[in-house]
Amino acid sequence: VFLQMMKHAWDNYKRYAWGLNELKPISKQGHSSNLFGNIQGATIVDALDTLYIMEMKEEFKEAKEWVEKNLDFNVNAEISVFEVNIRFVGGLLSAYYLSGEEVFRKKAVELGEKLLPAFNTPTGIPWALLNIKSGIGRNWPWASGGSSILAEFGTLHLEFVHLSHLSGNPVFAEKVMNIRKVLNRLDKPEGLYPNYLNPSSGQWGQHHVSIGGLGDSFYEYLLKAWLMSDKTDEEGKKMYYEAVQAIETHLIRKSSGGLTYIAEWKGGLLEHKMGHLTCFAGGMFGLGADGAPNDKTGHHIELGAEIARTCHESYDRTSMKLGPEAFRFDGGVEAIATRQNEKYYILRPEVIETYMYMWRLTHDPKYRQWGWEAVEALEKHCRVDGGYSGIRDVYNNHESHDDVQQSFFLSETLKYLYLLFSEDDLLPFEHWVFNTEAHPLPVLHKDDGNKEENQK
Ligand code: DMJ
Repeated sequence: VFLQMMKHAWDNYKRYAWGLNELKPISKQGHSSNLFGNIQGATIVDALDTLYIMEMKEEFKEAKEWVEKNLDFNVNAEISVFEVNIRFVGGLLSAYYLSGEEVFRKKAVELGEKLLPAFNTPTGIPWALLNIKSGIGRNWPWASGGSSILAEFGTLHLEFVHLSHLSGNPVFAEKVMNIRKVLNRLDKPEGLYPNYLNPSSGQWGQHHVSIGGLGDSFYEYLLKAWLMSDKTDEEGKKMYYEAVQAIETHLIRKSSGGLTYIAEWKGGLLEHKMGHLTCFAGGMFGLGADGAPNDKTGHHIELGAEIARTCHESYDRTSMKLGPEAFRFDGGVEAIATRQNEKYYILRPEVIETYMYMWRLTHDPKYRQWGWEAVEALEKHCRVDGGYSGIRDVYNNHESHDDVQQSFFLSETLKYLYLLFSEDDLLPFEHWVFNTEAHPLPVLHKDDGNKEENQK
């Protein structure tokens, strides 16, 4: 069924939007997001490794040919450094490591070089936006006092370490190690990392803390940097477990109905709201359980399981059995969206991602059951003639489609579903870490000079 879902998403993208960034499955035409400027082909690059893993050989071949002939970074484009890194650099790196095809390595390094001018700031904390032709960067106009965003500059580490590894050029790794240095010099309120940091002054912006949007994958990359280094990156490890400690103390709460959730922190006050994005944290806590200090392995697994349960409830309490963008634990509700503009579902992967990690770590069959419920809901409500679409209100009985097939549906949602129902030896966690767009990157084994061996 997953192959057939992937084929439906891919074939329609190919038919109606080939070479463009994303597909509009209702109007059956291309969709361009300004996140990628006029770099093209986001869906192709994001889908490469999923096609490879699902052994869709023909499709992988046509995707590779498109990359060879058409993927072009010599364009006048202002792009999101974070989005281009996780989807394009990450997608190309995984395609290279899985297939061994040189074109993917070459393109990844070429794109990495284009991103380097983003780091030309007084502190070396990169800009959010970069014109890849002129090399001029800036930040999102809405971000607190000209700040860069934690989840953006904190989600370059894995890809940049691999770029140095594959190019022999240390500059990429140096840039991301410097980000850590800046962070470690700063005082952290209650041990927490605010979402905003000014790249010129090196000071925090607003003291907002989130494990969802604006913060999320920064924490994920601390843990995965340590795992990807074959557990030699002690600094990443320390930063991760200390951050989790502060998160537990200040952000994690239990509702009166017994659901564990992760709130948002605004200058010391809690907002009792959890985003769909925050649901990835269940899988992260599970993945990090093994290395947890002070005999806390069982506790971290338990935390992962509780977050998975809460996020499943957020799905189960809707009419479509798909989760809202954000849900609240206040005003008499639990795990339910209360504001109209938080009721949408845009094919996001985080809840299924957590099911996949918790399944591999515990083999509790409920995770496969919950994953299957999501498959049924996707097929019933999101599948349309022209592909898969997001939904505007998951509490409604009638679908109002948003007409976008996000590229992460192919790279993440379908891949995590496939892995949830595969054997554990497909991309085993001892040898692979997934970037935040679900692109697998090999662990760089310390005792292993032989690159080929890393990939097994
Ligand atoms: C993806 O691009 C990545 O998973 C990112 O970390 C968060 N947002 C989307 C999916 O929801």
